[in-house]
Amino acid sequence: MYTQALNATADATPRPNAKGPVEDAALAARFQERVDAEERIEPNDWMPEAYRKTLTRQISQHAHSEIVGMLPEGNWITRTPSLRRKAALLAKVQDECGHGLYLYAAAETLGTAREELVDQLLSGRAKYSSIFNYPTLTWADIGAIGWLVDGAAIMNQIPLCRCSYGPYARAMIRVCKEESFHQRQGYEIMVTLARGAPEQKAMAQDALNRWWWPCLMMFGPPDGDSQHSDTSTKWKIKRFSNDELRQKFVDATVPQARFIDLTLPDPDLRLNPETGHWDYGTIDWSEFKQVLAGNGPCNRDRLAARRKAHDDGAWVREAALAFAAKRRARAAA
Ligand code: BYC
Repeated sequence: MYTQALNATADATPRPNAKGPVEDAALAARFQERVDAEERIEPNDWMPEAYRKTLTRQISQHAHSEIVGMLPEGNWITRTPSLRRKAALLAKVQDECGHGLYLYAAAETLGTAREELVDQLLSGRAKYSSIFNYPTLTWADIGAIGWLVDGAAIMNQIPLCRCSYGPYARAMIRVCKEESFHQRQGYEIMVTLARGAPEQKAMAQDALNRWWWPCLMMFGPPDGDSQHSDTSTKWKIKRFSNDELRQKFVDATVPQARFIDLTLPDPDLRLNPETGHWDYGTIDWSEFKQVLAGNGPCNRDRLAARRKAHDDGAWVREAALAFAAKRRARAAA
């Protein structure tokens, strides 16, 4: 939908950079000056093809993550312990859907249609966040997701509100406000369980044990292995490196765990008096690679659920198109 508003060529793919190497170099220099001056890049502005490509990749992966991210929590909507919890969880899952839609719209402004982006997800060509390939085994997992997964998401996404690309940055402002409510509702579930019966506290601890390490992986590979960080930092898409954000998350979360008397499952965790940061143990990057390769505990289920939802929704898309065509015909008559 948003691709229609662009200065696109006949094949609907904007190619504003096909001007020859000399002119492109001048345009690239001007583009970098604008980025360095903290100006926002907007959809019809000139941009290097590699900038367009990496943003389309990141924003669409982010959108897919929000959409797939509805599945682990959606699994508990029918089994919440109270009506209040059900209302909050329903609202949260709907928010994630909304985030996915803002993000698909932002990605479309770069010239790739939403149908193509969704097709990349359903055909397994596009990534989504590794974290959503883990199962939600108990109610405490819903608390752990809100507290830790949304907590990690906020840490990663607050800097994205200052991303150089205008539509992404603006989408992130609203997303972050909603993520903050999500984080609090998750932490409140954990507070309640941790202060409840011994069985409830054990359930909270078990969820923390299972979600902690995968949450640290959400920030992406260590800086030395990150393929896109250098260019994304130069273009002010990324403001902090993967390891910097991971460290900020650990530093913020340790006191929260202590406050509710839960133990982070890392025997090497200790405050480093020289740096003032919490040192943490070695992350199992082989697990991360396995999950990205499609071999996590739930990868197959997640994609199967999204494919089924897409197929089941075909009639809605057909009806919407038929309705739009009818309205256009009426307006023309
Ligand atoms: N999972 O060069 P790197 C949410 C990939 S939504 C899977 O460091 P980059 C929420 C990476 O894509 C959470 N793949 O990449 C929703 C790249 O592969 P490709 C999602 C990962 O882009 C509902 C390769 O590894 N958040 O929180 O510079 C409910 C090398 O990495 C992951 C976003 O998407 C991963 N964890 O940095 C609750 C935020 N990490 O593309 C919560 C926006 C890395 O070359 N995205 N990869 O095939 C970002 O900030 C960045 O894309 C990342 C990675 C920090 C994730």
